[in-house]
Amino acid sequence: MFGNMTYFTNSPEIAEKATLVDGEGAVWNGSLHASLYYAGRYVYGDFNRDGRKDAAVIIGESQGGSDDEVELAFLIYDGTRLVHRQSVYLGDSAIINALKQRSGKVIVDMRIHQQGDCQAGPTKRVRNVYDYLNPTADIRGDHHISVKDGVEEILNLQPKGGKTKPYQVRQGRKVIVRYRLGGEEHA
Ligand SMILES: [Ca+2]
Repeated sequence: MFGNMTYFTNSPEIAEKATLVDGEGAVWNGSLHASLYYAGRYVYGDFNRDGRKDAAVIIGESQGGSDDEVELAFLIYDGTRLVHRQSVYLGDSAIINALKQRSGKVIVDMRIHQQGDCQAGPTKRVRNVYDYLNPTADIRGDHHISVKDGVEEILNLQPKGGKTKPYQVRQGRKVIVRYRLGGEEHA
């Protein structure tokens, strides 16, 4: 079903929507090209909290030979059918381990690129929480915690070179507890 739906692209320059057939589709506006595919992962939940079941699916998108952008697409039930209303960029070539919903939010367990990775192999494991109703809020999860105001200097779990030293992890945990920054799940 999700492989035969209509999705909009992540590019503001490509206004056309792509209707996938058997999981794949492409749009072309005369100068720009986007290929989309359904990555075979979905989860149901009431993401706009109106009491009716919606879906969130993983789609991949590539534009003109660039890396695959992996996106979380929110499909909202409008009373008749599921309609693609919002996409959230997850990462280039992100590898999805698991997709769950809890309390109307989507939890994505995945591996994303970090500095030093080869192009093909993302190695940083994160578990992020995505909220359809609050897409601009800080993404809560072990990767994005450091963006919270005022804690930035203390908490830097992604130092240059891609390795986190044990003391940084301990320091980070303290900060998380103190500021109650933890998401609904963390590793
Ligand atoms: Ca709903």
